[in-house]
Amino acid sequence: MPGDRPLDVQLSRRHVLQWGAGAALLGLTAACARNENTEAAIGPDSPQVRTFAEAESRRFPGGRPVAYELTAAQSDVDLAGTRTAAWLYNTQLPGPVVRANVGDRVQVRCRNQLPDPTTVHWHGLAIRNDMDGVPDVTQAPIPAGDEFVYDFIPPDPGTYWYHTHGDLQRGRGLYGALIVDDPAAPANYDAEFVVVLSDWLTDRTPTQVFDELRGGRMASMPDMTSAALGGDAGDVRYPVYLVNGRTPADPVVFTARAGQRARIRLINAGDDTAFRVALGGHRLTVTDTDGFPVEPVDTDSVLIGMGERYDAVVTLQDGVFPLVAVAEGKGAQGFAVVRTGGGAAPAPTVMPAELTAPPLTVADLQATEAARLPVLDPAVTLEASLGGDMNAYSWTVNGQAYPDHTPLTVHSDQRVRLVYTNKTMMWHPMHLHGHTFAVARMDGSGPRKDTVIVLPGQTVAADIDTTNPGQWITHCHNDYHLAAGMATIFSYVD
Ligand SMILES: [Cu+2]
Repeated sequence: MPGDRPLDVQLSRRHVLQWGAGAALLGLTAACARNENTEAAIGPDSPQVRTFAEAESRRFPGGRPVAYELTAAQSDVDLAGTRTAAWLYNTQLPGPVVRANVGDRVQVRCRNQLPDPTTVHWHGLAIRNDMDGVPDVTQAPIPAGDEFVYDFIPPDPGTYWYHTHGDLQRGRGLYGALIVDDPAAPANYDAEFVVVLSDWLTDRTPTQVFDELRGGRMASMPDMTSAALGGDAGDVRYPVYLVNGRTPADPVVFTARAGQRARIRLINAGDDTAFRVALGGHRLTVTDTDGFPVEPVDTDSVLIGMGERYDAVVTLQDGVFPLVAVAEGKGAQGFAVVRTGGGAAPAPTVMPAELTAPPLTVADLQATEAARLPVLDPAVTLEASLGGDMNAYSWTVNGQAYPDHTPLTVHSDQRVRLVYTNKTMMWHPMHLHGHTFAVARMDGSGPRKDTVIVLPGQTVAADIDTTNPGQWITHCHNDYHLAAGMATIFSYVD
C-alpha cells in the first residue's frame, strides 16, 4: 500500500538565521529581530498577518457572526460521585462544544478567572497568527482576572478542538471540541457522537507529576509498553481515563436508532495517552483525520495520539454497545455506551473482539483527491530532530529545549518539507500550528494532518504550503514533553 513505500528524503542544509550574539530572542521579541541578511521574522502584529486576515474576510463574504464565551476558572468536577479539583471552561468537563460554519466570523471571549495567566489555542485551524493562542509567541498571555477576545474565521470544515496553551494547564481540564461545518456539503449521517478522550489525575496536578518525572521519582513505575507505539506507551499511568469527562463507572450514553448512520468524531485531548478505540459489534469506516477527508477505509479499531482526531461512520446495529477507548499500553480504558435498543449496558471492563487486530494508523490512510497537496519538489527542507531521554526527562528539538530554540525559517508561498526524525526511544505526536500538512509520500497520497505520530527511530516528513505568515510553534503533543522543551518555532521571515 502507498503508505509503506519508502520516502526518499533529501535533507538539505538548513538555513540558520544568524541572530545577534548572546541574544535569546524568543517569542514576540523575535518579531523585531533582524539577521545579517536583514531577514526579519514576520510577527503576529505584522502587516503580512493583517493582509492574510483581510484576504480571508474577502474569501468568505457571507460569514455569520458567531459568539462564544469561555470562562476559565477553578472548579470541582464530579467523577462518579467523587469530587476532584479542576480548571474548567464554563465549569464543564470537557468545555462546551464550539461550533461554526466554514467562513463564519467566530468571536470567543475568554475570561481568565484562573490564578495564572492563560491562552486558548484553536487546534488544527489555519487561522490568522495573532489568534493562535500561544503565550509569548502569538500573544501575551491573558493575565489572571483579565480577558481576551479571539476573533477568527475557520477556513476548513471538520473535527478540531480547543485547549489552553498555558504550561501544564490542559490536564487540569481546559479543553473542548471545536466542530466546523460546511453548509455546502450535505451531511451523510443521521446521528453524531462527539467523543473527547482524556487521561485524568485525581490526587496530583500535572505540575506535580512533571516535577516527579524531572526528579526521576517515577522510576519504579511498571513498564507501559505498546507494540503499536514501538515501545514505551507513555510516562504516566493515570487513575482514570475519561470519555466526555465521564468515568467508566458513570459513562456517557450516546443514543440513536438502529439502522442509522452515525458519525463518530474522536478527539484525543489526553496529555500522555494514546487511545485504541473500537465500537463493539461494529466496524468503523474512517472518513477523516485531523479535519480533512481520506479515502474511506474500514477497520475494527483506530489508534489515536494526543492532539489527533479521527472521524468514522458506522451503521448502527440494534442493541446496546460498548465504545471502548483503551489507554494504549496502560492496562485500563475509557468507556462509553452506544444505545439503539433495550437491554443492559455492557460492563465497563468489556474488551470487544474488535480490539484484537492491530489498529488502523496513518500508514493505512490516503487523502482524497480533493484534499491532496499537488506533488511538488520542496523548495526548502527543514529538519526537526527529536531528542532526549526518559532518565534525564529531557526532551528536545535539534538539541535545544524550548524556549531555547533556533527557528526553522521559511518564506511565504513555498513548498516546505519539515522532517521529523525521532532519535528517542519513545513515540511523539508532533503538531504544527496554523497549517494542515500532507504526510509526505512519493505519490502525494499522504493524508492531510496537523498532528502525526512519529515512532521511535522513525522519520516522518510533513509537506507544507507556506500560505499563513507568522510565528508558529511545532511541538510534541505529550504535554509533559512540551513542558520539558520538545518544541521549536516554524518562523516565516521576510
Ligand atoms: Cu513527545
